[in-house]
Amino acid sequence: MSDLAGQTVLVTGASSGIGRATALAFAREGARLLVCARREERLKELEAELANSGVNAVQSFVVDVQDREAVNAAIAALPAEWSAVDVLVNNAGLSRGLAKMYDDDYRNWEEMIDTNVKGLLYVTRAVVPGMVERGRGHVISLGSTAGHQTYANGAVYCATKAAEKAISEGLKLDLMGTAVRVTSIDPGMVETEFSEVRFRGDTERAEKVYQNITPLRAEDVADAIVWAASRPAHVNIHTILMTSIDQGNSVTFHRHG
Ligand code: 8X3
Repeated sequence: MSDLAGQTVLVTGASSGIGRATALAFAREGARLLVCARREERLKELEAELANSGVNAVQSFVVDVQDREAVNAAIAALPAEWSAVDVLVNNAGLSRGLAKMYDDDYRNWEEMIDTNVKGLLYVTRAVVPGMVERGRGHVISLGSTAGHQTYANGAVYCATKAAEKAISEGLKLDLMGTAVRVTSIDPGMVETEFSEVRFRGDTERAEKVYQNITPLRAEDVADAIVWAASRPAHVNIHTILMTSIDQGNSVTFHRHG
């Protein structure tokens, strides 16, 4: 057990992929898990799995981070024993479509911006003042290689991840003089539902993304998140930019065979 034992960790978008792996990884460290997502059924399954894994304690709530009022209400309604969040993992995020910006559907943009940028801001705004007040806390947000280098047909998704990078950098500056830490975890290709969501359930197209390539696993990213969170209190890990061995940057891959 590390110093994370007994700490309260809030993970957004916890029902699948990196969020789910992160919740399970913190549970193994003895943390108390507060998990939220849009899909209640999946969340309940995770809650049961966490409970069976011997987690210190677990609580879940359904929320869509795009809905500012719902976020504020859900955080305000947390029972006292869950309201002091020590680690916030801003994981909720998605991509929609892979198309030229000038003829893309504006609804794709709105969903990505509302979730990846505004949702991240809403949750952070609701949680961080308490961290500052208590003199402890850590905000860990999911960025991407896409925030470092823009790729064709991904202008808006890449823009949301560039925004996450700027928000994490700015938040760190705004929190100078407090004990609250800020980290951006920026993975490349990770094999999760990410591409299926991007292509709205077109599994064939999603599978092609990972063809002949070894992507990161959600657990690899969860490891990095737990590592950043478990550094001594005076150490702030700003950014972890990580890819699988087969990825060089946002646009360069080694495909086998
Ligand atoms: C996910 C990485 O390259 O699929 O953020 O956009 S990528």
